[in-house]
Amino acid sequence: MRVAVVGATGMVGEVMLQVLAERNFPVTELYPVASERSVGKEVVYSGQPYKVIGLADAVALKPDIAIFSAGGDTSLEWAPKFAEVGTTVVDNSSAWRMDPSKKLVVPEINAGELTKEDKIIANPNCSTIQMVLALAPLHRAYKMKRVIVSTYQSVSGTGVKAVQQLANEEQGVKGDMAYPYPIYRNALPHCDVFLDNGYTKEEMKLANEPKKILSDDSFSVTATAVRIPTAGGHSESVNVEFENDFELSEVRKLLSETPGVIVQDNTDTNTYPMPIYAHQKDEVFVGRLRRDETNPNTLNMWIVADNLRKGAATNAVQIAEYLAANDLL
Ligand code: A2P
Ligand code: 11C
Repeated sequence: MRVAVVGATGMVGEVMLQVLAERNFPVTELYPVASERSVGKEVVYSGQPYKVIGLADAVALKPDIAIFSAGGDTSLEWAPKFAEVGTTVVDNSSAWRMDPSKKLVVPEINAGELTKEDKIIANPNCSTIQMVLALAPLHRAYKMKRVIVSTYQSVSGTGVKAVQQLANEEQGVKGDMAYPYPIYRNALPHCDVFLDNGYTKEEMKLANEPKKILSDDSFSVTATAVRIPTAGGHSESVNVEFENDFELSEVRKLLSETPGVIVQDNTDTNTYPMPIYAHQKDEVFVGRLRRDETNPNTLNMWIVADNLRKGAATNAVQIAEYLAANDLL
């Protein structure tokens, strides 16, 4: 496969290059792409240096697949240009996710929807991916009615500037601020921008994207998204009410049998998911499974994943793997 990675110099792009190499994606030629300011710089793929090229040059090369993580505006402008020359785009931005003509894919759940005609495929938001992967088997078994989620999101979800802000504040160094307030020793109930309804864009992604991924709008999701001073890994407290009752032992079994999910749940040994365990892993970790004793058919759980991996790069590469394995490129 001739593969372009658009945004190859960015935080997610760098992880995409790592994940492509680790998973032995069948790359015959690699085209790292970034903005004009990075053209000519080198990135490393599989131990080898590769020179960054610009978007127009990359389109002219007509790669088989282009994996994008270069922001929504770049995707809106350039994904159609790649699609026009026959390249399949897997896009990690929010640009196409809710477009009814584009698929929104978590491979373990709905890769089966993909066809050769899908030329722009959307990768969901990081906090959505980890939540929906854990909820999908439970929804199939017990039918979700309502989900209440509060997130604890790492600064890496915002980007390099935020990672630097936290590092500066930890060291007592003055520098640029990615957030309106300090993040060190703080928690900001503010991920992405505020919308007219009082929610943030991140909260509305959590409310809307799961319905599209599960092809079901019969359940509702309400979210509060909070930025905390962790370097990598998003955590989520999820309360989910089902139509039907469940046995906790069966919930545990269903989750442990779900590809991509690892159950870490033993209060006797203080075993539960944490960002320090999820870091640099591709799986979604689930624990603190317990009944909500205040409401019928309701479960509380805690879900953690590496937001740059399963939340972004790994999920996108898994989509590419599915397309390649099923001759859909
Ligand atoms: P560059 O490094 O040249 O700015 P992050 O999310 O970590 O900020 O990374 C964003 C990625 O998207 C980077 O690789 C960045 O390249 C790339 N990018 C940003 N704007 C553009 C653009 N207009 N055209 C192409 N790539 C872009
Ligand atoms: C965050 N979820 O942690 C964001 C980052 O829609 O792809 C990714 C934003 C997106 O702030």
